[in-house]
Amino acid sequence: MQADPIGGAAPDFDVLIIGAGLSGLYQLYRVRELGLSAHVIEAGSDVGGTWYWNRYPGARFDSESWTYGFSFSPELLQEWNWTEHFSPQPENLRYCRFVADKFDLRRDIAFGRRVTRADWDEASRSWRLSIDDGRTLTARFLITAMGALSVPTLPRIAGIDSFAGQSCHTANWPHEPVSFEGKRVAVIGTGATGVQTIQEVAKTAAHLTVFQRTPNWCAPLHNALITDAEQRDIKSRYAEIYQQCRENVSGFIHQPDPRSALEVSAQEREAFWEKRYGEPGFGIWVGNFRDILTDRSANALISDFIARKIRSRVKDPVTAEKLIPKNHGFGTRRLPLETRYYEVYNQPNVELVDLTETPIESITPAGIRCGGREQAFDMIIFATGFDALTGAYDAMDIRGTGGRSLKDQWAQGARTFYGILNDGFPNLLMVMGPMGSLGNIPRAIEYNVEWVSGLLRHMRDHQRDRVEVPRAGVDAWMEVVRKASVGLLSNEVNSWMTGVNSNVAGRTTRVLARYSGTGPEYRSRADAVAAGGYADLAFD
Ligand code: NA7
Repeated sequence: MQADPIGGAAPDFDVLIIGAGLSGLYQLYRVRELGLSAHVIEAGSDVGGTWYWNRYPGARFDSESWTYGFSFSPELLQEWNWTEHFSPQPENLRYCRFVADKFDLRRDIAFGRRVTRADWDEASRSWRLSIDDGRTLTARFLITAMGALSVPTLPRIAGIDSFAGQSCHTANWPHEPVSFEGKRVAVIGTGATGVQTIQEVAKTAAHLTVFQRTPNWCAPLHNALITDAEQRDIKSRYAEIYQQCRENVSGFIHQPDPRSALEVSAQEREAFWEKRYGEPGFGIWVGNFRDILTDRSANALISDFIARKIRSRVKDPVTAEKLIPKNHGFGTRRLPLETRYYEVYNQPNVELVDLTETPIESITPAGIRCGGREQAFDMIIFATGFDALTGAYDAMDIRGTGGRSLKDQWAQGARTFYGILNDGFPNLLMVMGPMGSLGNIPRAIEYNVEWVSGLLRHMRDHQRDRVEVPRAGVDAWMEVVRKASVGLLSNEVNSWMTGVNSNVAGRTTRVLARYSGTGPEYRSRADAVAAGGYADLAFD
């Protein structure tokens, strides 16, 4: 592919990759292996992506650490020691650095640069990228490895810029240590990030006020250090562990129970849920009875079980009721895992403000005006989420054939082929693009990168240098996405998984925002595309 068969100047690189998180690092490794030249552009000053940016207190995996790391290198699996079953952000970032160093990846990464625009040039069959340092770079292929949750969004609250104290979004957390000692702190947002932040800040802040718009169902993480014996056991079973993840619907270690919640006795159900509630990780969510996320009656029963847990853990009954979700069932949004989160509300230094009763009126230089009173703060933490799935694409001007804009093409909702290709955007390959498979993210990343690499290998071996998915291919995949979404209660609820974000214009109603089928189904279909010689795609 390096020789330019079309004539004219050869592009600067075979492949340009945007992002040096887990996706970008692994993609670079695989592209090099194919003998192609590659260059990565990364906005941060180091590798790590999500684990580089999200340095907020308490940030950690909700996936078991030993199911999260890369599985492609047995040597890496043996060399790296996770210290906790659910590893914290500093260790996760160290892991990303370790991977980058072990495979000597840094020499092909430009840090501290953002791509502002990408244009497909049909004449030279290459992508031209405009970088914010004024340079342009060209490549035969553009691979986006930008993450599904990488564009933080701030609330649209009057006066947000006027606050005189310290404030930041959790995904833009300072690199220097932040102390809450003696401070009056506000946290806005109670998603997975807010929950992790709140339980940490509450330990030392003089006063913590939590501004909650929608409570989420949360369950205990049950984190622990990994003992030496466990470490040896994990390392001896990696093949089995990853095989289990491959077989699981969403890439986790927890296997669903084949029974319906409705076919067992109340006593049996209760005992099963008590057991799951006492176990580490997502078992209560993805290792539960098979119908809790599809059957309203089953879902109502598990919701009632968790509501009783919340009532038993929060002393003040009024506060407890505020913490129990009323507009969605258990597990229909991403389940935040917690460590003594509910007990935080028993502390005298913590106050819960229910924004459905008293919405925030404005942010002032001194603090937050809400329900007619102004509360002074030293620090405001925005745990208000992301412009998920498509945000990183919308933030860039990506132009395909005839100058068509990807943002415009996706204006009524993203439409892709397996989350990897778009019609009208030749040689643009997305890792973890919209409508691809999510779940235990690194498991999905590894598969996605390998699929993209398989396509590149095919093109190299068949001396092709242009690939595009026809519109019909996208239509066919979107029909699979639509069918997979039917019957899932999570698709009837507002969340980033259904494309809702009140802080982004035009994102107020639910759309088909993601592929919600199973990982095994996604992979078997995508494998079939490859095994069929990529007949769904058009090559030149
Ligand atoms: P989420 O899950 O999108 O949560 C964002 C939270 O912020 C949620 O509680 C929102 O309430 C709240 N929010 C957002 N905007 C506002 C405004 N304007 N006012 C008040 N409250 C607001 O993001 P996370 O970062 O917690 O988690 C994202 C993913 O990262 C997660 O799924 C994991 O995979 C890791 P709402 O529910 O919209 O009423």
